[in-house]
Amino acid sequence: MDLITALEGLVPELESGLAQASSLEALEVLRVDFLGRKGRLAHIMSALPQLAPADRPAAGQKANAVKEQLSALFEQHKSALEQAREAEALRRFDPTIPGRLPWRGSLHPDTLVIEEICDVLRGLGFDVASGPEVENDFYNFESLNMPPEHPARDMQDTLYVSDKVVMRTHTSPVQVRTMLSRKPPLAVICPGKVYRRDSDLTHTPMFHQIEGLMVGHGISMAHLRGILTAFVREIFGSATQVRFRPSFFPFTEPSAEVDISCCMCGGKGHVNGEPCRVCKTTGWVEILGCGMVDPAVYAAVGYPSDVSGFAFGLGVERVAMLKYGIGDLRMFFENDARFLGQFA
Ligand code: 2NL
Repeated sequence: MDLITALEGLVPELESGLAQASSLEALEVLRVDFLGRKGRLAHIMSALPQLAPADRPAAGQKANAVKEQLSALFEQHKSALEQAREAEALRRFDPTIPGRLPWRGSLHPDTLVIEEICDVLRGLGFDVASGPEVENDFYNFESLNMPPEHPARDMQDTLYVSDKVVMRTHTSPVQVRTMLSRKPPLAVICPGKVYRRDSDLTHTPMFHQIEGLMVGHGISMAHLRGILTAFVREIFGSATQVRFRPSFFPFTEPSAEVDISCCMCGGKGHVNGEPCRVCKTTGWVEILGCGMVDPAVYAAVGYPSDVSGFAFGLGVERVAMLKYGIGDLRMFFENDARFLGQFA
């Protein structure tokens, strides 16, 4: 067979090969077979030296023309396959599948309770104040009727920074600072972190407290009862019963602790026949401590002796546990997203 005929035969051979090649991968195998360094075209042309010198230019030109033709056929087939591949990808794409939503954060239950309590007390006329968490002995103890060696200092296991500097054990120092910078009448609440040297199932070294203080002329225990009853009913519902029990704090006299009817069992002591785990069948849960500010506190901040007023303090985690039915204090400090996400 002469060389020219062999070259011409390559075109129909490739055409029938292409008809079988249904993927880009198969096409590449075919391209190497025809146009590769050891392919069919190269094999035919290896016979060129055996041709008579006069016939060589015509054979060379033919080889170039066939090579162009073969390349054009490959390119055509390649772009057809690429288009088909793209059309298939589009056909598989489902634009109706919902997108993945970005993660949304949520507020910590402590934050939720602080915001809610502050909103209610703002509505009752209180300002919201904050202050340092590292405090001088004077603001945390001395001004609050707890002189050095006072047994009340043993009630709180304090975290000492130095001899005269402590991590505040309550938010009362913020109220002391408020009294030192403002004249009565005033009403202020102080939410924030407080610290105690205490750590077990029901105590953490840091927790949150809200304290309130109202000082003026003629402020009585009746105002204390009225404000706290209204406040507690806003937070726990209007059916909540309130009772005041006598108690003791160094900075108030008289002092009381406030119980509310148990929000778990509605004050009945039992939930469908079972003893209530929240109030331990008593029907009451302690919610806050309060009292009439001791005159010694007014003296410490330089207030005249004819002012009167009340103060109260409550634990934020305790309120959150009751409101949201959280059974374990440690949940508040583990930052487990499965817990925190439930308050979204
Ligand atoms: C409790 C009890 C209480 C106060 C806090 C207070 C603040 C000033 C003056 C007088 Cl500046 N009192 N605060 C008074 C009574 C009770 O907290 O059981 N807290 C968790």
